[in-house]
Amino acid sequence: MAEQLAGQNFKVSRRVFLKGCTLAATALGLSESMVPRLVEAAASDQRPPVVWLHFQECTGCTESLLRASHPDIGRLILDIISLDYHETVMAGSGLQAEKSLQDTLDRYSGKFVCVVEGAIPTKDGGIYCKIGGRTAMDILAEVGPKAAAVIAIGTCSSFGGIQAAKPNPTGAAGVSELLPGVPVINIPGCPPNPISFLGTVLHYFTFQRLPRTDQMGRPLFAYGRKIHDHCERRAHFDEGRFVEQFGDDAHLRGYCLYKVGCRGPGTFSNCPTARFNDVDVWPVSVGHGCIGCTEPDFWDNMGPFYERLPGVSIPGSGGGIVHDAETAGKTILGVTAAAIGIHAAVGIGRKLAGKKKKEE
Ligand code: FSX
Ligand code: SF4
Ligand code: F3S
Repeated sequence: MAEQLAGQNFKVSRRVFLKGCTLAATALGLSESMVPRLVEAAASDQRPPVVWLHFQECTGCTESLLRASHPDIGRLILDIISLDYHETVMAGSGLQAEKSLQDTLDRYSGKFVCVVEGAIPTKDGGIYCKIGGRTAMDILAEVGPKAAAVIAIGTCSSFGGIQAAKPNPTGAAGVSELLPGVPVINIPGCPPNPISFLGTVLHYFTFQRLPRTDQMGRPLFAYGRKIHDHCERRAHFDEGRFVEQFGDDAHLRGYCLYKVGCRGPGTFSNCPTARFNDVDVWPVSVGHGCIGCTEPDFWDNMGPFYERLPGVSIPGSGGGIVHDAETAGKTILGVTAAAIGIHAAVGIGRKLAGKKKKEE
């Protein structure tokens, strides 16, 4: 059945289609026996339409999904979702484009998925980002509550990203802060891994609910583990073998990057296992430390990027081997939580309550 569906309904080849569903199932932690269910959901004519909004951002999230570096996943996503509105890839523009957005809202109210890319400026009535004469705040306030689910793709729409870095001149905020009570799932990363987005979408199509999340609204299947806990250089950390300076002998040998600034001990993401692009790499595998791009306010809280992350005991410090990366993670999350502020915390609390209800 899967073969027929894939063969009949999809522009991508059957091989790409099945490979993508299998990759997504693996990323979601599902057994191989679940692949046919994912395939069936992805091939169904009942897939909800998707409205994709662009606000304050660099479009790197869309680029990383659709560019040639990962063509199969990008094409598969475009085939699986019924993309009704996306400013980067849609042929229409101006009034025609805005009409297609309104048509989708009218026809599919309560049934479509809204994907948001980019932060939303809130200062001065939100005038710093306008599309079709309307502010991003207005558009989100209209579209978000009508959606069956909202997916914030990228760190900008999840937490504000670089636009919200100090001094945050436009009052940029993440989606969940502006949509209390609406189920929002965050897929952070600057940009995020396409497989984390694909897994979330397929989970929603297959089980009619969003995957389980952490307290930051991130799906646990992709953000449930610290990078440091599944990094291929971890054995070097444990044995005290560190790069002291980029280009030194230790760097050429692939030793641990902690001393040149790696934020892996305080960052939650699947980068070491999901990896990026068809050449199967991620920042640490090519010799650069993680800068913590999946964490809220990482531009402010994770820097300076080339200095050691505080709060991490390393082998040999204090005379013993103490691995205190757990504390480092908590320290950073503590700083982050304080930085989010009370308003955001209330928003996240409401959002989680709404999400919990939905899961039940
Ligand atoms: Fe932000 Fe996405 Fe970083 Fe860019 O659009 S998460 S700046 S990679 O691309 O929103
Ligand atoms: Fe890997 Fe960075 Fe941890 Fe070293 S500090 S083991 S490079 S995640
Ligand atoms: Fe970002 Fe660190 Fe992964 S910088 S891409 S979370 S390795």
